[in-house]
Amino acid sequence: MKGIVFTEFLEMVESKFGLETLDNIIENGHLPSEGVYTSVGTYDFNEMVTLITNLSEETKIPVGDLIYAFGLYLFSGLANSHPEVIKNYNTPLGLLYCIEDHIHVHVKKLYPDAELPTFKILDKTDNKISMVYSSSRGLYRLAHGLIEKAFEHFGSTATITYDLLKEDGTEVKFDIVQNG
Ligand code: MNH
Repeated sequence: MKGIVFTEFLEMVESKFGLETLDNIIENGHLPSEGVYTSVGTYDFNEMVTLITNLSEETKIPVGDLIYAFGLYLFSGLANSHPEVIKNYNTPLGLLYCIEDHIHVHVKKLYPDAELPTFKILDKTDNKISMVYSSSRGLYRLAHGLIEKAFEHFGSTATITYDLLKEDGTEVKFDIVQNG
């Protein structure tokens, strides 16, 4: 997993829960990198799992809710670090439609060792999109937060529902309807 995900995560923890919580989740865990990450580095995904598990124990907030909150936070971090990746989009549905074939392709050029999910579009109209998230990491709640923020980014909102196609969350169908 790319370092930018770790640096954004630790930034979120500090801003939402404070420095003491940040210190605790880094020191409690058996973290190979000891909580030190650079945005261009690559780290074991298990290290993120440990950080989120520690944060859940520390805050008593369920892991899934933390991952969703992190998705909301991460969108701006990615957009601000890589404005060129999203500058050509002027609608949230247009952006979502292009994650797989453009946005993540661009990301793969920036970070050749990025491990990205796939999004298969099932259906798209002027105000709706249905797509299937697939990833061995099962971070569909992260996707949920990112999608929601994408609408906010364009001054809009959406009703987002999802169905787990696989129990472990490695395949999840999203139905997204733009409000208004
Ligand atoms: Mn994208 C990882 C979904 C937009 C750059 N992205 C992920 C993951 C999800 C995801 C989910 C977690 C990995 C996984 O599940 O296997 N990404 C989205 C969605 C949107 C999106 C739903 C739009 C909405 N992503 C973007 C944009 C950028 C970007 C915009 C860059 C500007 N994504 C990344 C990077 C990673 C990532 C970088 C981290 C990859 C890694 O850790 O190896």
